[in-house]
Amino acid sequence: MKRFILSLLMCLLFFYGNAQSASDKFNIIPIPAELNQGTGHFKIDASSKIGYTNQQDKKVAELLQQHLKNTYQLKLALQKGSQGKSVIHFSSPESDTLRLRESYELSVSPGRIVVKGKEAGLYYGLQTLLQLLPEKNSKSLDIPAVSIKDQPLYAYRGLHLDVSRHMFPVSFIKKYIDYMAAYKLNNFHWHLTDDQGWRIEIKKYPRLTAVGAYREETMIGRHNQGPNYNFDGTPYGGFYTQQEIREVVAYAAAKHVNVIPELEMPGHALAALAAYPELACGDRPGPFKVAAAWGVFEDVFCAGKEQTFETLEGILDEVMELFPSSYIHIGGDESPKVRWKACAHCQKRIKEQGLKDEHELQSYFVQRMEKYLNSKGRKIIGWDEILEGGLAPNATVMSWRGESGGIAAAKQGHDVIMTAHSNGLYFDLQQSLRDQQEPLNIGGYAGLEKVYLSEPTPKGLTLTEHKYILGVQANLWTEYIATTKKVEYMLFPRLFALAEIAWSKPESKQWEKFSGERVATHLATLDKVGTTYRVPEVIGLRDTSIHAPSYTIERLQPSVKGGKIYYTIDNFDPGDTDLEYTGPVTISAAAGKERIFKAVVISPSGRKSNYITLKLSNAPAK
Ligand code: TNX
Repeated sequence: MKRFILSLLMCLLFFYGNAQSASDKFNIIPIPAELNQGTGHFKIDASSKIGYTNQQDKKVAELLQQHLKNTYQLKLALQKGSQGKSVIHFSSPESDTLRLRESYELSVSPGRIVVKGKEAGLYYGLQTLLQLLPEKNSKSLDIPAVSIKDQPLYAYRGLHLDVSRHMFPVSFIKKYIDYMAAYKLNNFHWHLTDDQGWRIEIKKYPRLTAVGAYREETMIGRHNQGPNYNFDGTPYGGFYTQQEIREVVAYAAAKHVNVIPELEMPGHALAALAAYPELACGDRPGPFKVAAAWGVFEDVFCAGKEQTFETLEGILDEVMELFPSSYIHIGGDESPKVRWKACAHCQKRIKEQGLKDEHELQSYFVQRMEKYLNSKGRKIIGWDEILEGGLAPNATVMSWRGESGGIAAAKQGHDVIMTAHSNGLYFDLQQSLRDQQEPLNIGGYAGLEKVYLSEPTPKGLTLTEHKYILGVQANLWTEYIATTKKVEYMLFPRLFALAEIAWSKPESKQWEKFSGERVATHLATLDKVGTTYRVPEVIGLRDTSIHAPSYTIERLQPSVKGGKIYYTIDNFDPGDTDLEYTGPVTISAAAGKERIFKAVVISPSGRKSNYITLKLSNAPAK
């Protein structure tokens, strides 16, 4: 019996070990639900053909054709059907295993690749296949045999971008959507209005952009520096025309990305109030200026005046024309109540409606907007502040101030999207604990590991309540992000972790494999195509102090495939003119002295990581 158990264990170990190494080899992000390695490989060459079954599949087939042409200068023929000796076939069958809209199957064997899925599923099958292709300019295009069955963990996998604080050209917004689609994210939350700029053209209210899209200047440095506030003295602004918005929405739809517009109300509204001051509290409000500083402002939309609601409805009418999304995000966060307390219109509304206080007035505001949008067949999303004073009946809650808002909403039977600050899903926070080595950011730590190890669904929910957690999102607020390169820097590699917690089974989490193999491989790809990203610190060492006369530093690994590690022992910041780490290095310190070892990673294109420090102290003999 003992022997039997022992051999069973050995078997299990063998299979487990094999399954692990199979997925390592493939380095897919997000890691698929099921992956089995086959034998042999499929070779793509000029004689290979791309097959499809119907017009829908043909679109995906064409995407592969385009990719092979652009990346490898290989032009393959398209055909209807799967006949032939070397065929990559896309099909959307009515099979039971592919009931889900986003699930797919991919099988690679010598002579045949088959991708099966419906709509988004087939598209995701293609994304996985693209990740299996060898590097750009490779001589032969071999894909190892494998069979994959995959489906997402969460239906909602979101990424947000704030274009109010800083804005980015349409061409970059499209790139952002490309990044999302390649990693199977499916909801782009476009934060279009805030205190510092109104960025969407509204024909009925032209001053929103004519006035509200421009600020006199912009704050520089961190905003919590108190009296040391500083401004750049340079006007800033711009907006997206309705034509451009349509273009973005259509572009995203073709990549199975839904675009959710956010229009902030009742707070974060200074840009709108600068354009139409009559929408603020009191009888002769304003004038207001589009904000040049970051923060939360006391002037908000008046909840007493009918004109406020009429205007916002007029705005939302045009928004609904532009965005087919069933969800419209109406903000609801950080709306101070000071002005409402002193406003006769708001107080009258409170009385008439029998409301308890200004929190219930905020709830009245949100519920009224919800009713309007529901009447047009749309649903609202709001930040978790919309819980205060009573939740609107059909609202979906975006839980950002930790997990408690999400838990409360799910317990009330409301849908929830988790985007907890405390889980590192604020990509405006810094990626390292070393402040001085990072570019200016809002502060606080949200490193890759923190994002990867977080669990989107909060603990303590019943199984029924679990169902209300639609999914997870990361937010990219841009107070401190003025360039597209910095957007990319803040995004990568954390986007990989987001994709994985949103799509993959939590059981498949393995931090070492994820960071050391898969992230390192995907960063090497970004490195090649010139996308900006943050180079993670050297793998195998953390900032440490060791008390000993000598120490050997072993098994360091570059965080980008193909990258190199350089080090110093003289406390200077290492670079590519220093010693290269190629194997174990022993350092020593004389009695009573210290030795400081610092190591960096430099990527193939020359991007450099922060350094990691190991401090060796040899105490004097007692
Ligand atoms: C909070 S998250 C905000 C934003 C800021 C962000 C900075 C949320 C609903 N409101 O206005 O940009 O923090 O991290």
